[in-house]
Amino acid sequence: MTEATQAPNTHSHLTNWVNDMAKLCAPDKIVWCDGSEEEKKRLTDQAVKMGVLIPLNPQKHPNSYLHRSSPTDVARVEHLTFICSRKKEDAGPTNNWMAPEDAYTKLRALFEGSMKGRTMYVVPYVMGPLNSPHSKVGVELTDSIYVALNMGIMTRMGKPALDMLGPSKDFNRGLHCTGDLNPDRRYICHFPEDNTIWSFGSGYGGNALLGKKCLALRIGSYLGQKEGWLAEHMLILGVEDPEGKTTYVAAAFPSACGKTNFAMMIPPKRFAGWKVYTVGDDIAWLRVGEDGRLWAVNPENGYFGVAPGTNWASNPNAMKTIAKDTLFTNVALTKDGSVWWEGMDGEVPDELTDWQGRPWKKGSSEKAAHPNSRFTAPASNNPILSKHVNDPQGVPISAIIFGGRRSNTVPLVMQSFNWAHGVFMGATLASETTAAAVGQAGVVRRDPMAMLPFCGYNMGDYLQHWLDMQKKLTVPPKIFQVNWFRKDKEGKFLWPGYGENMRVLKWIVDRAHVAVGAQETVFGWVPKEGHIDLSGMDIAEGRVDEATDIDEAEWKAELQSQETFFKQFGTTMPETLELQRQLLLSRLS
Ligand code: SAT
Ligand code: MN
Repeated sequence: MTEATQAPNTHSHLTNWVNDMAKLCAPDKIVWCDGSEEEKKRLTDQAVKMGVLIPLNPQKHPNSYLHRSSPTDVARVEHLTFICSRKKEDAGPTNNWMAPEDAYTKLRALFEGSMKGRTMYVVPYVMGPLNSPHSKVGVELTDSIYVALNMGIMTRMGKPALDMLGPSKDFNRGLHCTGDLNPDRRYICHFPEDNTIWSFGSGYGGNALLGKKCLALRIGSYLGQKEGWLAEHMLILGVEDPEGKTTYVAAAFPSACGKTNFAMMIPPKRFAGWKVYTVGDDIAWLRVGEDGRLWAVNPENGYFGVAPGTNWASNPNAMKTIAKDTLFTNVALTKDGSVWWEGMDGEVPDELTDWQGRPWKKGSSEKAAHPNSRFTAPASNNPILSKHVNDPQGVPISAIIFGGRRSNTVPLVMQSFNWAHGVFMGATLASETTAAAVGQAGVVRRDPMAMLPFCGYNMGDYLQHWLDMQKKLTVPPKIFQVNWFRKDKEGKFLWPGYGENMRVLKWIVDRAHVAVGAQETVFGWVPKEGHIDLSGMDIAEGRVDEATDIDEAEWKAELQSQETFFKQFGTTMPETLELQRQLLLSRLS
């Protein structure tokens, strides 16, 4: 017999669906989440009792907890992620596809009775500012108290979502069950035409927090194409100059390539009077405003950031953000109830408890924290949070940046000649893989707009949609490509990155306002000698030259690999982009 709490009676579409799913999953209890502080405390206490959360030292980490996931469930699983569109070609060659009826049948068998003895949490949430026409309502049904608590941080969760939904049937239907965490019974299925997500067998990050990659990107990108907007894997930041003028920039980088660091950047001393404000660190929803400019909202309300490498030098604002009210996943634990990860400030502790709960000694060949260990922290903790994050219309974007992790070939910064050339730069983005997804790290793969794992429809059509956006944009943002990750022959990074990226960002902002000249090359516009301000920077002469160098032989190989990538899209590949590739090739020869 199912026991339910607080089922609201004004949302019949929602309650009918919840009842249907409850019948399928057979939970012992249904809890409707209202998003209140009282509820958060109650669920947290319960999670501690269940051993799902470990309280941290309350003096050092007020209101913060550690969660250890199953060692076989530590990252997104791209090979188990499916786009279940009615037609296979609508998923495109870069997505796994399953016919919707096959997927429903297969997963229904897994969901059947899967919540026996467990509680089903009904988690209503809004992606985007409350009462914004850009925002979307979703409801996630989950048997994971950890997921419910994370969703409470990452989204506008509970009563505000039900208020926004009203009697409407227009909401994303997300069903999530932890199952037995056996990777052989793990499926993350998206049904774009039904605005539905079914996720089984993982409790981790992008597999389980359905508002994030599943709704805000995969379903979001599909809706964006239908409704004429873009859902992108982009941070959003505002740069204020000493005169007080703020310029907004959106930047796409693959997972675990420093989006959170870039979005929370502190400009170096040389840039006294300059300030950076965070609007978002992972996802942007972009629409053309009535003024013909591109406007961006961050659909999220918190950060699910990579812990390793985060420290007081690389990202002081993140350290302040995670100082309280934070859930840590798969980091190491110190003797005094504090957290630790590789790349933390100070001495490496002699002894730790590692991410799997095992004793760990300094000098061990194994990592104490998992490379994809994470923090979940509320945006409101961020000391440089933009005061415009909750603006229903968002912020106007003047520049778009595409960046990948490339040890060679791609120079520090280039500006595209025009929109189509900029879309080409995004379409040919490639990056070395990271620990954010299961699989080998460090392999270069094409990742258009950093959306390869997140595009909810045929990527050829997606690229055409990007090209089509130009028609409505009377004031298009300028488009740039960057690479912070170029290495020298010894394998050392040529560019220091982090706060020093402000020097490149300043050039980008100046170019967006046509306030500085540039040097034309066959690849795009690059900074003229001296236009990237290097004053007060500790970098050996020649390193910057090496980081900005363009090698023609490397580029010929690059263009060939682009051709192979483009070909897989067949007739859905926009001709304009293949033409851009051939133009570049002919300029090169
Ligand atoms: O696990 S998540 O998908 O939420 C993080 C990421 O890969 O960007
Ligand atoms: Mn991401």
